[in-house]
This record gives sequence, structure tokens and C-alpha cells, in this order.
Amino acid sequence: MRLPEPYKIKMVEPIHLLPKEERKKRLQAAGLNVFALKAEDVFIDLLTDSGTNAMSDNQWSGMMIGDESYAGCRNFYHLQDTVKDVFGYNYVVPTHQGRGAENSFFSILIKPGQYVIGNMHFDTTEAHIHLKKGIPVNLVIDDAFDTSKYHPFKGNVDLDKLEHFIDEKGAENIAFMLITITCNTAGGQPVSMENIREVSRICKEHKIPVYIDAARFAENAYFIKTREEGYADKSIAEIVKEMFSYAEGFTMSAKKDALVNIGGMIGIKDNEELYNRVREINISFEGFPTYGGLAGRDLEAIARGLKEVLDIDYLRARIGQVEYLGKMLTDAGIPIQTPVGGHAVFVNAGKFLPHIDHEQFPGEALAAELYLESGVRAVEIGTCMMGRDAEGKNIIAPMELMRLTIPRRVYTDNHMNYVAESLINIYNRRDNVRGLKFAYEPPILRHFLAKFEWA
Ligand code: P71
Repeated sequence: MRLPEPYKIKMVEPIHLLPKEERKKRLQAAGLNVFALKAEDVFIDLLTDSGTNAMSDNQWSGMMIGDESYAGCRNFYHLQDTVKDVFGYNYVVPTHQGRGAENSFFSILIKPGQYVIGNMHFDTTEAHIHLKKGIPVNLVIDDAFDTSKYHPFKGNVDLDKLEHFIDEKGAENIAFMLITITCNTAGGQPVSMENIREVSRICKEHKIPVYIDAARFAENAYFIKTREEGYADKSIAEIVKEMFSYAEGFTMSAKKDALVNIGGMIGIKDNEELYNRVREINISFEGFPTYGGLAGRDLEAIARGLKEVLDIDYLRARIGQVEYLGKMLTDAGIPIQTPVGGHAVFVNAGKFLPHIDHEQFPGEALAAELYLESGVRAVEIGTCMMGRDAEGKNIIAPMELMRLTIPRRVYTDNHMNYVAESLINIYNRRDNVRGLKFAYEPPILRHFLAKFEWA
């Protein structure tokens, strides 16, 4: 039997479903791009799990003891102790969010022309690698791209690809390895402990430092506990410690598994010199190293969230809810990335709408249709998001996905039922869903500000 959530709700925020005619008007005004909708016009918002979490009473009460001193506030020291306790790392530098951590850390680590290898970098990560004149390289296993195939750890680094890449390019041309756990771009897919250990061993042989993009570290640990041999009897806390023991540091967007609405950090295991350089660079962009762009109260909420997220009952309910939504969709025959990831169900919009060409953006078309049908907001992860290559051609995404991203502790199973029913309704009349074309195409990061027309 599936156990219910290990919490009850004591504050609610009303949400409203606009009438269909009204939704049609608002979507038209938004240029058929759900990013341009007002949040108030959305009924159930599955755009992202980033910063959309509900905090606990414990975290809210922590906000009341925020120490807002410029330097050395007590909440920083609480965060430092927590990072030591949870990850086994000596040093932490707070940042305003994940990309702030990427900016500060990468500007120290990357020399122009160097490769930054990983399973699959997230888009802001890739952007910051480019900004430092580095070259991002994705070495995820090929199974990640076959949405219908079961693999327990689709976020794994392909070890053959890794060894070949190092041999071919030379270790001296590789700035570092970044393992993203869970791997968002592959569909919130986990990385196994064995894979982290092996990647670390190979990289160590070649003196390539290993870092972790830790945004969804606890969700990754849950998959290791439930899917990897030898970990069923280990606690999430033990698994997290072991995962991070194989790396030298991490960047983290705290807006995911720290269960808060804003924040990020850089963690460093024991390299004091590196820590000092990060502290120095961080001052120019993020702020003095004991606050890093955050209020003392935010640091306190993060410190408390990092502990709360290790609760196995919480993780079981959280990932159980994503699985629940995924199962309703697969039962109806809707193609999704299987198994479902930790934070989202990734619908294979390319297979859902086979009559719509890549260059008419099946993921965007399905997201627009879903809003019209139900007031639910999803997000495209596909060819529109990929942009154009140097010759101006659309970069065709390996998978045309539409992500239904589940905020933590925010929606109930009834919300999930409604989302599934709405998508199934569209599936039953999928032949008459139309593709999109640009009415306005921004030069970069076009998916955020693009305007479309029906093709
Ligand atoms: C997500 C996001 C947030 C987002 C970013 C860009 C467009 C739309 C939504 C952010 C991540 C992430 C990983 C693995 C670093 C960041 C950046 N994800 N690494 O999935 O998933 O963190 O947003 O705090 O700057 O919706 P940041």
C-alpha cells in the first residue's frame, strides 16, 4: 500500500481555473508561449520544481531567527555545520541560486578552450561553461535517449565514452568532470553509486577533478536506496555521504532539494586554497562569503531543509507522487520517459504527436494545448529550447519532450488526477493538435520570450 504524505497542511493558497474562452484569450495574448502567461492565469503550475517548494513549519520558524548582520551571521555557521554533517565537506560559500554558484566556481576552474565533461549538463550550466570559453561535453549512456527502454540509472556516465574522450583529447585539456544528480536533461534520471565511484576512479587516474551538480541530491540517493544492490538497508544520510565522498566539491541550486524558494551554494570538501579563491571571487558577484546574496533567514531555511529532505518517508511520498502521475499516463498508452525521474514526468511529445515535425515544436504545441484544455502549465524540453547552430539551422533535439514538473509538498494526488485526465483527453483527439511556427524568434534562449502562431 502506498503511504500518504508524512505531513498535514496548515496554510493554503487558493488557485482558480479560468473558463476555457478566457484561457484561449490569455494564451493568444501570450503568443501561444506558456512562459508569457501570468501565474494567476494558470490553474496547476508544473513549469518547474525550482523554487516552487512549500516550506515546513520548522523552516518558517527558522526564518524568524534570521540574523541579518552583514558579516558572520549565525545562520551561516548553522549552514556550514549542516554541510559538514550532511555531505562531509568542510567549506561552503552561499550564492543567490545555482547559476550564481556556477558563475563563481567556473570562473576559477575553466581556462579558455578546455572541455568540461559530464553526464548531461543543465542549460544554465552549459551557458556558464560557454561564458568562460569552455566547451561542454555530454557523455551520458545511450539508453538515456530511448524513452521506452527501462534502465534503473539513465543518468549514468558512459564509462567507455569517458575513457575514449580522455584518451582522444588529453586530460590536460579537460577542466573537470561534473556529474549532475539527478540528471535533469535526461529526464530527472538518477546516477548509480557504482557509476559515481567508477567515474571518480577513472578521473583520479588522470588527475581530473570531479564535482557534482547537487540540485537533486536527495532524490538521487532515494533511487540508489530503492534500485541499487547493497543499498536497501542504508539510510539516505549514509548514501548521501558516500556519493559526495567520491567528489571534491559541488555546485547546488538550493531551490530544489533544500526545499526552499531561493538560494544556492558551492561546497568544497577539503581544498582550503580553492575555498579561499572561491570566497574572493564570490564577493564581486554574490556578496560577502557569509551571506552570498541571501538573507540570514534564507540561510537558516536552507540549513533546515537540507536535513528535512533526508527523511525517507518524505522522499517516498515525493517520488511516489511523480510515479503515480507517470503510471496513469502509461496506463492510457501515453509515451513518457521510463522509468519516471525524481522531479517530473517527461512526456515524449514527438511520439505523442507524430504528425508534427521537429521544426513545428511538438513539445511547445502540446504545452499550449494542455493549457487550453485544462489550465495546466508544463514546459517544453526539445528543439525550441535547443536553439540554432552556427549556420542558423535548428538544432534538432534528441527527444521532443514536454516536462510535467512537480513542486515539492505543493499539490495533492487529486491535482495529479486532473493533470492525467486532461492529458488523456488530448491524447484521444491528438490527430487534430496543430504544430507551431514562430511569430517572433529571439536570437538567444528563444524559448523564454518566443511568440508563436499555429502552423
Ligand atoms: C529547472 C531549473 C530552473 C530553470 C532554469 C532555466 C529555465 C527554466 C527553469 C535549474 C538547474 C538545474 C540543475 C541540474 C543548475 C540549475 C540552475 N533548473 N543545475 O529544472 O536543474 O539553478 O535555477 O537555481 O540558477 O526548472 P538555478
